[in-house]
Amino acid sequence: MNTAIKKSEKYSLEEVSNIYNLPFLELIFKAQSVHRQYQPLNKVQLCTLSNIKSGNCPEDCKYCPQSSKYKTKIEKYKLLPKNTVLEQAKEAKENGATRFCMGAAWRSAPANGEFEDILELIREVAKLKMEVCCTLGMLTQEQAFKLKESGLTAYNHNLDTSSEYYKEIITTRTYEDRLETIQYISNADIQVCCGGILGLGESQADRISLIKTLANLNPQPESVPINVLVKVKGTPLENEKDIDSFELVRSVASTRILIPKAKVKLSAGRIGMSQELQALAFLAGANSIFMGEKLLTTDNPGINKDKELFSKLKIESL
Ligand code: SAM
Ligand code: DTB
Ligand code: SF4
Repeated sequence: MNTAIKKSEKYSLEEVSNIYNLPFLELIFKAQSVHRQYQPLNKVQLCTLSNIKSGNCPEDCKYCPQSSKYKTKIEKYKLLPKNTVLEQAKEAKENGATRFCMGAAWRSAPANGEFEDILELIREVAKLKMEVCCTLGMLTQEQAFKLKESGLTAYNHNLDTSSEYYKEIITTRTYEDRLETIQYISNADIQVCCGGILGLGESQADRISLIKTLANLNPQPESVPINVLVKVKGTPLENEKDIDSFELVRSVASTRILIPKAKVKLSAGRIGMSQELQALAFLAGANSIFMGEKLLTTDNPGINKDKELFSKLKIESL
């Protein structure tokens, strides 16, 4: 067993399941009570994504439009020039984002000069006085230390689903591989941003199992992205059934209760959610979003829509 999970786990499946399956109103009340104890009220963190390297990824993640295994209509490009990324970061800051997250369609972070380019990007974004996050695929311990030295705040590496369901979704790398990278990030004292995707065809038991694994990470993640599958034409999951909204809110609430200090990020999929559902997710403990017109390759609500929502709810940026 990977050392990222303690041998004696803090939370059992039964405990997580008992929370997840509370009567809905009780669950929301409990989640909001925990939220009030650990998180600032009426505040939501704004992050902006940049797809710094797009498409042609050798992995076979069934949800992902950037996998080379599927025929999707996305723009593909190699690592963007430094100035392009910095312009995006400045714009994100002007629009109120406090964290800039750079994503790359790689299986693992590159070992060559391109890794030096990434380190330079991190240093430059940090100079803008923004939190810097990256998601570049698997890392070595050495790379994690170098990312830390360059000023990286957080590294996003998701478990995506339960260990049981994982092999139905990805065959080109293992759950253990993911846990190993997460351990390297923690060892380097970089904040771990780790979550999953709902709506991959998983069962409720899989969602509970994923939350259990996340809650048992040691240390617990600093942020937990909860993505709802964005169904992209050409991917094997393009016709997957929608996740039930109450399952999404139960997942958010259980995550808030079990990982009280984390930012719970209502990540991909907000484009398909009503403002009321998003408000319910905030009530259940979500307190971070991606803002801007685009996530990596797919659409996001856009700044004006989010400004309108925040104004209606009297939510401010963190
Ligand atoms: N290649 C790196 C990796 O997989 O770790 C970094 C980029 S990858 C696109 C980052 C995360 O985006 C994935 O782990 C997955 O959770 C999420 N993601 C990708 N495609 C998605 C989709 N169609 N819907 C929802 N989330 C998605
Ligand atoms: C995360 O958990 N969600 C973000 C970020 N981490 C990198 C990515 C969502 C991607 C959605 C599909 C796309 O736009 O390509
Ligand atoms: Fe590649 Fe990441 Fe997409 Fe998987 S999720 S195919 S690793 S870009």
